[in-house]
Amino acid sequence: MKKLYTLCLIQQGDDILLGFKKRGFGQGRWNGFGGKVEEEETVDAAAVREVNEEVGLRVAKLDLRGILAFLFEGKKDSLEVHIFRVGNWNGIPAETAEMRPQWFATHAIPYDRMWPDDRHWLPLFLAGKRFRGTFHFDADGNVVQRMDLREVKTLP
Ligand code: 6OG
Repeated sequence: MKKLYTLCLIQQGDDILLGFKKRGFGQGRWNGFGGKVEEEETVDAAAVREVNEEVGLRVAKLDLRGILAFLFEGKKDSLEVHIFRVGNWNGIPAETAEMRPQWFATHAIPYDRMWPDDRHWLPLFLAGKRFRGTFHFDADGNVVQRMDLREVKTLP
């Protein structure tokens, strides 16, 4: 079964806001903000809700920049993650039970402490591109075994 997720990257000038995941899936890694799309919720509404829950910001505008599928060796469930750029928001980033936020300069993104797919697609994101792709991980999600990533002009 395919589960829908959101992932928002908050960008201000040359800086990007990441959160250190303190618990749950992806614990111990830096990532954008997001989570599972609930039943009868739109993807956009889920993206806005998750940013508010995880870092206390109110998103003013979403720009869909990528759709990625993640598969794990030996697991039936896959994730489809919709990746958004957030350039307009209100509030001040706040630490929550789930995330410790920190601004990173584009040249100092901590790829070694992020999901291993990020080093492939985040440069496209930072270059203003849109993309689609599929990543096949080992069972633990530590190694990308196969991937297919391509730039696209439009996303649904
Ligand atoms: P919660 O557990 O917080 O949702 N996510 C991934 N992000 C990256 N960069 N790579 C992956 O490779 C990911 N798998 C999941 C989607 C989990 C959050 O983590 C993202 C959600 O934003 C496997 O509800």
